[in-house]
Amino acid sequence: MTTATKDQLDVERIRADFPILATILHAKAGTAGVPLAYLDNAATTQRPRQVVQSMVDVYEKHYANVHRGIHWLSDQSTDLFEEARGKVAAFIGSASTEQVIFTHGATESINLVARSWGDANLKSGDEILLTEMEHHANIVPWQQAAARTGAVVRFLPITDDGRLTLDKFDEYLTPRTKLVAVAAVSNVLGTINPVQEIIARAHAAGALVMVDAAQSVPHTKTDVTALDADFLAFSGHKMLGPTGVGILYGKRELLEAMPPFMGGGSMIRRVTTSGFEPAELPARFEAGTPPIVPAIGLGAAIGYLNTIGIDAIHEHELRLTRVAHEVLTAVGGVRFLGPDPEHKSGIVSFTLEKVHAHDIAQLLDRQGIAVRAGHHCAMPLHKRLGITASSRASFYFYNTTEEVERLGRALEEIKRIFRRK
Ligand code: 7TS
Repeated sequence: MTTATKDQLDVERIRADFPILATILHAKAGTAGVPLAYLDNAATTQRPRQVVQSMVDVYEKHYANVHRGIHWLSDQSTDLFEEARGKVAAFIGSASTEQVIFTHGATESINLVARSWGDANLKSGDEILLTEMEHHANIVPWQQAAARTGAVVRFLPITDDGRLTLDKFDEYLTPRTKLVAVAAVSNVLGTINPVQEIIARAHAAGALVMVDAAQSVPHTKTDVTALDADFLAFSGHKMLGPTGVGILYGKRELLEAMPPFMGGGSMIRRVTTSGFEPAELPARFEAGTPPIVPAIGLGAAIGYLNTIGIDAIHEHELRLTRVAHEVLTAVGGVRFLGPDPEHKSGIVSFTLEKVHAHDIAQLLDRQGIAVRAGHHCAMPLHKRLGITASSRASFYFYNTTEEVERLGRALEEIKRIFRRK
């Protein structure tokens, strides 16, 4: 092995924790089948035994509703649930646990801000500044908020190679801009955006910043305090956790001034027939029974990520991205969406001359390689790039250079098949 392709992480040992990664697909009578190469991690990641076991343990030994019963089991599940909140707070550098709100996913977290903060603070003529590379989850809630309040949604353009045009940022940042909502990492381009600079410049112009960190928190070190982020959202299932749990981080003074998003149990201090008084943070934004077991599973996922080390994870993924660019370039006829590897995370989207993205995904699947094809919930971005669909390989720390090389060989084969047609 050359040093350029050598995996620093002990990926083989790591993979032993993920039984699903040993799957053999398409085995029929007389054929051995093909091993799974799971390269769809931007959609959702797999989870190790430790995370699954943590949730089984809760259901078998500690499960009850939280904050409700004054009984032994309820105390146990409440402790585990709050311990998970503490792990999340530490993982993202939150100054307190009360600023970490459990939601059901990044989508809900962004909707919470758009509804609660948006409806209370936006008025006709105000501007919400997004970018051309946002996921629909960070576009539609703002379009809905704009429709309710009369605010206007604007889009900071990107360059042809998929980076933000920060030289135009000040032009787009006007005295009417109330909020900038930006992905820390694009789910299609893989571009790592300069969030720290965006926040500093937005603040200087009097605007708040909502960071869509769905594709960054699982892969790179995040420190909300150092970033000075106003709001930050992400999902558990993209970082080894289960589906059904996500996080909204917010600055204390902003969250405390916001009206509750949903009404129900837990989010109140007092209810009378004439009204209610909302609870303190974080309960204020956690109406109803929260995702108790998924939240504890997310805590276990963070524990697992910490044993590997987020910096080692990031480095490994950057290496895979470099290898992917090399092998895909060698195929010929591949157009990469997004910038060169040095500006991006472990996401490589591309088109292949004369072959539709869906055909690519289907033919790759026959070889056991799982990628996503389509618009990846980023239709405005695809329109900006002049295409309707792309194929996307996205990596996590359990992927190997061998899997990426298999992707290259499989694409060469697909190219040959289509040349014959
Ligand atoms: N923001 C970004 C940048 C995302 O990539 C996604 C999901 C979301 C928000 C929404 O997260 P959810 O957990 O609430 O659905 N992205 C993708 C994807 O790229 N392929 O499938 C889901």
